[in-house]
Amino acid sequence: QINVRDVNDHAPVFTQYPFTADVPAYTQPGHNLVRVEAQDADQGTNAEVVYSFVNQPPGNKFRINPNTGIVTASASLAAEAGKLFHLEVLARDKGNPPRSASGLVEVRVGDAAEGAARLRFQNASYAVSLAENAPVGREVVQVAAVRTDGRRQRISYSLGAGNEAGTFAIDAVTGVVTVRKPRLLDYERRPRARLVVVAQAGGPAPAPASASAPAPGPGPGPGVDAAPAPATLYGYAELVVHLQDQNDNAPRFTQPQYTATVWEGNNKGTFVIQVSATDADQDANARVLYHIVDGNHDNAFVIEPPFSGLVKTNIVLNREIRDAYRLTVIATDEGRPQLTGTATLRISIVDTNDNQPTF
Ligand SMILES: [Ca+2]
Ligand SMILES: [Ca+2]
Ligand SMILES: [Ca+2]
Ligand SMILES: [Ca+2]
Repeated sequence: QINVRDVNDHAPVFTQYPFTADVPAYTQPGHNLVRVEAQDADQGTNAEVVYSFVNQPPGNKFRINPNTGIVTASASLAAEAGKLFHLEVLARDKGNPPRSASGLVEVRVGDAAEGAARLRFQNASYAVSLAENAPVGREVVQVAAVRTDGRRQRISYSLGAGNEAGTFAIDAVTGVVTVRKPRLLDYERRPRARLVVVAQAGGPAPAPASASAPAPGPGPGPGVDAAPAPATLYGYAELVVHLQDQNDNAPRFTQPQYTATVWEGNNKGTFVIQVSATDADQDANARVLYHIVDGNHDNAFVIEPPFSGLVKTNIVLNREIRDAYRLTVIATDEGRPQLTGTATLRISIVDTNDNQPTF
């Protein structure tokens, strides 16, 4: 018999985005440039991560060790001085089915030209709030980046990392981030999403993450070797989406049916049983009150105080009048709209032998 101890419910997460390496042009083949790392919150093989490049690096100049994540030069970089390499990496765990994440390595070879332009987002970090029930297409935020040298250039935007299963989309031209898969927005499962937004100017358009065909390389075509291609510029910013709790979980009783016994003849206010419900939401959306809504003949029982779930007698019970009760109890939260859970409570009244049996 197979005993499943761990489910592969976490994808690996890169510890940085992007990883960067500034390496001299005289770097020898085999030299370590940078080590990428992705962490996985599962256990055993579900947490073992294998690294690879998404596309073969230009000219096969780089190699990644699948086990260690160490990126090395596999050929001389002497001819690459001044270039910026953008290497997409994949971290895949050994779960069944496997989960993966894509990351990025930027390798800058040689000295960057003094004062070289970069792209800079208006905010290094964007923080926004979003209701967990936001519909598809709802605008989350608009991001914008500019060249640091003030030159105007068309900039295209993409989402770099942390966009779990395509929850969000970004308009490449306007930088507007929208909700793409609303069902993945769940405050209870993930109250906060952290994404990287990427700005790119020049070079090939960024390929969608799902595209399998490699984008054409930026290398010069035949006959234009003397004219260096304009450098591709990149910029990065963090986008943190804080989800706001909505009342989308009803209270749930710890069991659908409760049973209890109570002696007849006891004082009013005698403890019978405590019922309990949990609610996965937050604050008022999870604050639960209990009520008896059916079966309470003669108003025989009461839940007092209403938040406690403590069921008590409300009269002096007499088994000769009624020997059992079948109560319907509900738990309501204080959200808007209010949600309700239901359970039944069977109470048997126990004879204290105050009447002699008759034959
Ligand atoms: Ca995993
Ligand atoms: Ca939810
Ligand atoms: Ca909720
Ligand atoms: Ca609730």
